[in-house]
Amino acid sequence: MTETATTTEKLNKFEKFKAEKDGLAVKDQISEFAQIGWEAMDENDLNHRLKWLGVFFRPVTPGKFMMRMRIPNGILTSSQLSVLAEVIQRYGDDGSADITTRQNIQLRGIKIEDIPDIFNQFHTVGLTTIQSGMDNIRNITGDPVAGLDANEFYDTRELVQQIQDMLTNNGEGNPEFSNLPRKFNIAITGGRDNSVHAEINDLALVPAFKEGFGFNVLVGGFFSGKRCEAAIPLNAWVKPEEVVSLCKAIVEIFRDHGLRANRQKARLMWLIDEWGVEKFRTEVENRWGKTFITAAPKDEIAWEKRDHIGIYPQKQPGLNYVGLNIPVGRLYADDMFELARLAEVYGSGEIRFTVEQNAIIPNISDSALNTFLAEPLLNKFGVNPGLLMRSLVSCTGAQFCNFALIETKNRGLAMTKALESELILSQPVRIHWTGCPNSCGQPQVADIGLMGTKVRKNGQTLEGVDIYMGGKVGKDAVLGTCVQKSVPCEDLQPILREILITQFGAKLREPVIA
Ligand code: SRM
Ligand code: SF4
Repeated sequence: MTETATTTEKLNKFEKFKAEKDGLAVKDQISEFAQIGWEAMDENDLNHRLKWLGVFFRPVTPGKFMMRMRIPNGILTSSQLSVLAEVIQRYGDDGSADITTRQNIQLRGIKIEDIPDIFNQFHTVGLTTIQSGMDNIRNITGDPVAGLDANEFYDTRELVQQIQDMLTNNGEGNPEFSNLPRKFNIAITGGRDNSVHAEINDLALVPAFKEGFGFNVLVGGFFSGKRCEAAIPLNAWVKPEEVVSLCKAIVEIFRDHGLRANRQKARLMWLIDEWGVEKFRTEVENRWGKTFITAAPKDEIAWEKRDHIGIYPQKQPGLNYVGLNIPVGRLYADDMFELARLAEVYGSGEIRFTVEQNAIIPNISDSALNTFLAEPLLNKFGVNPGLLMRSLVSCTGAQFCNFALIETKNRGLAMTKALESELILSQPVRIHWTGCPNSCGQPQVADIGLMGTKVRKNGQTLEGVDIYMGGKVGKDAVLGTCVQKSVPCEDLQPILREILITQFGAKLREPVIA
């Protein structure tokens, strides 16, 4: 017998609380929560159901909530970014924001009594946090240079927005998809360099020509503490106008048949394993009501992955997009106001985010470039950062995440600066930090991935990492694997230095005195 939703006798505690009361039900209670305060809230509402509204109780900082937005295709207007800045500004030193590995923003320091007001503010500028956590579909990623890149095949922006609108009922919340077995990730790329890490999504659409332009469909990619898999081909090709209905059909199959008894096995790939890809494909066809055209023999991902840091001409003559390096994605209110102002003054009032946790300001005219580049904010968020800093990615880690086994962002920053001061690099090296095996910082896609763990040294328990290598992104993406286990963080810097010298051609600036 399969472990489907129908085997109710096996319901785990998550399935039980979802069955008792839908996650979205707390939408109507938010004013009540604001009045009674978080201490008086029901435990499941506080710890779990609020995540259906994108509101995360942080056990590490009780009373200071995190809010996870939805930013389809990673694109905001400057007025939206200013609203996000206003929200965190009121929390002084507690207020901050992070660009996430899904082209998204998380806000920190939020007090529950302010949430009704904050939601009203979001509403006025068309922002939503709905269904961005727990057993919901995460922020949908698309090409960060969609509509700007002369070499793209397809501009993903509208499609990503349409999928989000369908899945979230235009950002209001969609009870049709509020009880999935677990999380679900969707990515679409119409470019040549796999800018979204298609291979690590439950459902990914990659450009491919068959009857004209369309997408090959990949399914089942995911990372978890228990297992990490790259997505596999569904042997299906779809036209752009078929994508929204296909996403709906696949998410419905996941909702109705995904394994639920064991949360470790509740991601799409486990269902595909159980059914076999052929049966999965047939079930999707039945639900979709159409027969698939088989996949195009090759997709159009032919380039190495770009990081978009720097100045690049757009397909629109005379205009440029400028990629700014935001070290480990961390932003404060003043940074965000300033980014919004720069986008307004020099660009078209638009800011974009990448899955590498960086920002792009598009539509800057040739004539405005020099003045833009002289703006003080660019001293902090550079267009020509060091070759390690430009590719550094880090998950939240111990500062705010209770799953974390180690501190990541601050440590990653300090170690990157230290290594850059010791070494002369000849190429960017992508180092990803992640605080625990959940792999939010995607160490498996990195040149060097560092996964937090606890290690024993001299009778003491210390923060440490498992080292991953071999991750390849862009064309022919491959997941990296663990090459060295249990390195204490205090011993890590010389080990990374050695790896950078022996495997990535770095040279010492000066001999190291042991
Ligand atoms: Fe993640 C859980 C942060 C991208 C795999 N992730 C969490 C939580 C919600 C745990 C928690 O409640 O504390 C973390 C919130 C910490 C905080 O306060 O910020 C968290 N995940 C993040 C972010 C913010 C990391 C970052 O610094 O960028 C990313 C937010 C993305 C977004 O905007 O929605 C983030 N998480 C990812 C990714 C990467 C991706 O999507 O490309 C993964 C691996 C890919 C995947 O999911 O297949 C990822 N996060 C997980 C998992 C393991 C999932 C599983 O199936 O077991 C968990 C644990 C869970 O869900 O129970 C998790
Ligand atoms: Fe938290 Fe672990 Fe995800 Fe980092 S990888 S944000 S420590 S759950």
